[in-house]
Amino acid sequence: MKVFTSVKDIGSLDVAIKEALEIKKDRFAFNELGKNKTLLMIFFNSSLRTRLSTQKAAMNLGMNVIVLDVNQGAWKLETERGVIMDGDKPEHLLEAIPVMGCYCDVIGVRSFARFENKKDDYEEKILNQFVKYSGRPVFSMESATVHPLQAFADLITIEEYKTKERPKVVLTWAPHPKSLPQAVPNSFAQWMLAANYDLVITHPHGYELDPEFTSGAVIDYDQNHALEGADFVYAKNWSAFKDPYYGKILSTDRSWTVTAEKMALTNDAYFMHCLPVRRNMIVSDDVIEGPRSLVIPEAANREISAQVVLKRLLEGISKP
Ligand code: AN0
Ligand code: CP
Repeated sequence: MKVFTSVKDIGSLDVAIKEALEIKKDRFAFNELGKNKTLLMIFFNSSLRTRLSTQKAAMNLGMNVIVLDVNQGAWKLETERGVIMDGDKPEHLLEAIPVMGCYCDVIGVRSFARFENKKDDYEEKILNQFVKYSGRPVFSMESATVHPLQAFADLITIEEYKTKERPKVVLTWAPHPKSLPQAVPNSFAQWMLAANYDLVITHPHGYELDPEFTSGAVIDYDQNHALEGADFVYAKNWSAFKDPYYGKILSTDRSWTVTAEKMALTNDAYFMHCLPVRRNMIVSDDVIEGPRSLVIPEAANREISAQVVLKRLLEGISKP
């Protein structure tokens, strides 16, 4: 594997899940694979889980790790070509990327949607410049439109907890005070559909996601109806995708918050969220603290999904 941004990059999901569960049994089985190899993690945005779990996964494989928070200590980077650089940004991404590539063997990039230009976001302009100019294998640690390490960890978690072959999985929008990207729901939908789960997506009108990620899922504007019979409830806020409201908040309706009453409509579903989560906006205290909450096992599986991906990228370096 040379790049990891999509479910398509990982090949057979059955094989990937099997590999993940084997790694989980013995995390240090491949600790020679990353010897003398360096992972560079570049953060344009904040992170707790991605940063820690990916570093831990790399260490399990014997890698060295460098973490760069672009906003803390590095030069401010210009990202547009053709700009006369007389402002506050002393360095251009087009030099910074190949320079970063000199010091490492694999690069992870966190770079959220900027909501300035939908086309730039959905073309993954920043991530793709790393792919093109770094000369290294690159993986998304949540980029403008996808968060595949999260979706892979969520898939592993559902495989561990499901009691039927094809569970009903409900992705529900929930309110949030800030504009959030569509990356998590895009990847979650893409991976759940690839796994052939029964996926229902519920959200208020106007929050339709890019069909490139969701086609094949049932869209239900009635949250209570969607929740009926659910085996897994995955809550997430996202901002509008559709024009002319791209990146905007269209609703803060707290009747969409996942509460015990909402969970009572389900088939005793497990509750999931990628974290960080705003309590009593997205989910009530009792649900997230309750016995059916999987938020911590999901976060724990981030180490495993990252390790499968890093292992595949390292194996790809040794092959021409
Ligand atoms: C980010 C998002 O919604 O994409 C990161 C989630 C993993 N969340 C926030 O910025 C709160
Ligand atoms: N779920 C997730 O990616 O969390 P962080 O933003 O803390 O990395």
